[in-house]
Amino acid sequence: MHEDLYRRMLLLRLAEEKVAALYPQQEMRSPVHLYIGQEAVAAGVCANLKTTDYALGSHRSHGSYLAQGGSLKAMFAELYGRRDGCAAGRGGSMHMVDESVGFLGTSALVGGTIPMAVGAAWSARLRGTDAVAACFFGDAAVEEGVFTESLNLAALHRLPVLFVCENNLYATCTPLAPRQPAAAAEIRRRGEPFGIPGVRVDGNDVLAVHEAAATAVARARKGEGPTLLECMTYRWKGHVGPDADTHLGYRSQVELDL
Ligand SMILES: Cc1ncc(C[n+]2csc(CCOP(=O)(O)OP(=O)(O)O)c2C)c(N)n1
Ligand SMILES: [Mg+2]
Repeated sequence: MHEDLYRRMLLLRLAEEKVAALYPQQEMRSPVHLYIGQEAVAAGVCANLKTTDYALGSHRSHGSYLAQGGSLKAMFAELYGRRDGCAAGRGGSMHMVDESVGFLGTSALVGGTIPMAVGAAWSARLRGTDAVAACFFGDAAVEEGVFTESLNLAALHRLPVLFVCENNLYATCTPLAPRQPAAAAEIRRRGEPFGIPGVRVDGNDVLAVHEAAATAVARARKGEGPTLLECMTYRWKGHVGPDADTHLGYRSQVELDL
């Protein structure tokens, strides 16, 4: 198991480093939100999923696409806008999809795939399968109304959903703290009004993520309903593009080095 997790994380890191290295050639005509630093989240969660399960991502989802088994070649082709890209070259970085492994898609709309995951889980339930749906989203997505609506519906029908919040402390250049009233700042607790268990894990510890996701997946498969996983992590690159962004002044080099 450890080797499998390591391989997944390494693939994600090497792929992103390649994107970062090639991007300055300006032949990829798609903005890229790199996943470097967050690999343990996608690797730890997706190692618990089968290709008959579902995974969905956000604008920063090269990692979850690859961790779920999405084609590396089709991902790069997509970044170059080629016809053999995973979205036929029409979507670019923020529209990764590979139905053959249950990766249903990603979206440029913050929070956009959260209700889609609920729909996929409901569909699985109606068809009598044991599939679960995992949705990856950032800490800003919990500020979208659709997040709360999705939690409500998933809880009401005890749907097999893993809400995976990748809390990297920032939304573009805005830190988390001033965006949230103190009482709502702990994202894992956002499921409490709906009776959804919330678990906060060290999102940089792949074993911790794997274990927490295993518990959530088992619960979902047994028909016991959704779980909210809050994975504490950190984005190493700038919000978008291959470069560091300390010159923007919203975070310091000292923080980045920690
Ligand atoms: C509905 C919507 N509102 C605003 C934006 C602009 N936007 C793009 S990324 C982003 C911040 C996302 O932050 P977070 O969810 O924490 O994800 P991260 O980039 O940190 O991975 C915003 C506000 C958008 N794409 N969609
Ligand atoms: Mg964020």
